[in-house]
Amino acid sequence: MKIKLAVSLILAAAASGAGRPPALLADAIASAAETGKDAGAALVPLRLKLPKPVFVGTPKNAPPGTNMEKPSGKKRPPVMVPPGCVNAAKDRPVTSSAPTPIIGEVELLTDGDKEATDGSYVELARGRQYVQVDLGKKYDISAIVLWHYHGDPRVYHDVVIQTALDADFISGVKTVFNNDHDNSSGLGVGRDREYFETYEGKLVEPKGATGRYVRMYSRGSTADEMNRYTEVEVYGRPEK
Ligand SMILES: [Ca+2]
Ligand SMILES: [Ca+2]
Repeated sequence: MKIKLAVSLILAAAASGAGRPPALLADAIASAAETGKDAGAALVPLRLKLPKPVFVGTPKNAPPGTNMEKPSGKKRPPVMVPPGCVNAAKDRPVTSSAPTPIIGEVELLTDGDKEATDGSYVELARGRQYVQVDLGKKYDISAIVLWHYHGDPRVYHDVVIQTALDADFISGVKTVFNNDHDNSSGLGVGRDREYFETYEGKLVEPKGATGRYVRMYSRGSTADEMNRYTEVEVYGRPEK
């Protein structure tokens, strides 16, 4: 009923024509969005705070041996999520497959700093590695945004993102992204595409994923064999 009322408000505001100040229409739309929130129905745009870009554009040609998606050349359109999503990863504990990082600490992954500067990334050794965040409780996850080191347009290999209910990834494991098209990391053949790392990070929408732990694999990049991670954000709502 509330939604109906808000919609008729919008229609009324629009129909009353040029005489109306545009602010009134905006108010009606905002009110509709608020009403939708109450109803748990309307999705809202996910607002991300992006780091500074350090290069403009991406190379036209895909690096050899990659399975690239074509860069759009445009900013990423806003992603719509249910109202009430929070970044459940912020300041949460991080573990990794490498006992000791080569540079930095794994905690850098959830400290809120996404810049492409020295001191903002953790570097793990060559080969298949992962970092893993404990969200502290179960979330319905709507979006995951992952930044590797993005100081140049490199392509990270075998990017696989999984969610699970337990820290050992035995229970309720769901692979929500996998671009390892030749299964060189042995986690299964991925259907997702490789991509140039940029300041926007990689946004994944894990439809229907529920979990407490998020694990992110990689296996070096086109720049070198090392694995560099800068930040991850996991947007979701605590499961009731
Ligand atoms: Ca960080
Ligand atoms: Ca591969």
